Amino acid sequence: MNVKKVSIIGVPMDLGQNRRGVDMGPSAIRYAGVLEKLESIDLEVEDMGDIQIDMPERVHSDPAHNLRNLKAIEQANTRLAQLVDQVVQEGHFPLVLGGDHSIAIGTLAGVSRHYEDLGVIWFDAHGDLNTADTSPSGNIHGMPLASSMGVGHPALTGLGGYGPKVKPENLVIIGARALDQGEKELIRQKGLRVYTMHEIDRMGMAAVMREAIDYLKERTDGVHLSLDLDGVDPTDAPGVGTPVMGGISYRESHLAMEMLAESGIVVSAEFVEINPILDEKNRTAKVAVALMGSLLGDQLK
Ligand code: 5AB
Ligand code: MN
Ligand code: MN
Ligand code: MN
Repeated sequence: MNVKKVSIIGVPMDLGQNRRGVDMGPSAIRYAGVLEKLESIDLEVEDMGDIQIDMPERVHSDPAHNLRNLKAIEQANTRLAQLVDQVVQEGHFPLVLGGDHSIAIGTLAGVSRHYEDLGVIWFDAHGDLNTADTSPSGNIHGMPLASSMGVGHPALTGLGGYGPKVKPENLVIIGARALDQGEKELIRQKGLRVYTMHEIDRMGMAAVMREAIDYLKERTDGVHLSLDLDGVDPTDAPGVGTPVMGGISYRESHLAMEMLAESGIVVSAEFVEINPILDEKNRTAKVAVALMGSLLGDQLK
């Protein structure tokens, strides 16, 4: 990987869902030693601190149908997009710390304008492919991938003044095991490439990653990794708001990161959905930091 300098951006966002605690994710990740980890692999790191996010208590309920906190999420993501844009412009690697997964809308808005054909790896138990029309919850953390693909409310699909951010064919979902009916229909309609747990069981993680990397390498000019910690099995990553049994193991997750490091295709990343209140002694944040290390070349040195 050709990373010169890593710029860390914390996004203490919890407005995209309705369990408290995920706003503490950036602190938990810092406490788990992200700076030390990245410096130990000889990377230059700058911590840009946290973006200002409004507290749920101060956010007025949003009139938009089935889109909880839409306005506040749009505003925060617009700021995040500007910051990420600036980091990419400086030639640094943006490492965004969540926060709930609604922040991917802002990260992708900041990264994608720098690439003609951005690829995305969506590592997650969920598809995050809902819209207000299909969402069972109204929670925007279940919508960022649809939004970034151009499907959903214009405040989200057009965030940053343009869209879509990613073409359906430039996208790979890994680890899915809890897809809603509307998401399955969108996957079929757009022909999305999804490696569910079934494919991971059958093919093994190495073959899945080999295929995914070859596929993206051929058609994209850079790949964003969006890693939701609930993609990892809850026995290894218990501190998440929407755990789903039968996930990717700790070692399989590392293998995936190591293969991405080797491939050199990743240009930006975010690690989201850690909820320290639901965690056991900050284990999930420690897993995240270890995975960040592998993604950024820990095993190559
Ligand atoms: B996460 C669900 N599909 O839309 C919904 O954690 C869960 O960012 C979304 O992947 C989970 O509410 C969102 C039922
Ligand atoms: Mn610089
Ligand atoms: Mn998820
Ligand atoms: Mn997610």
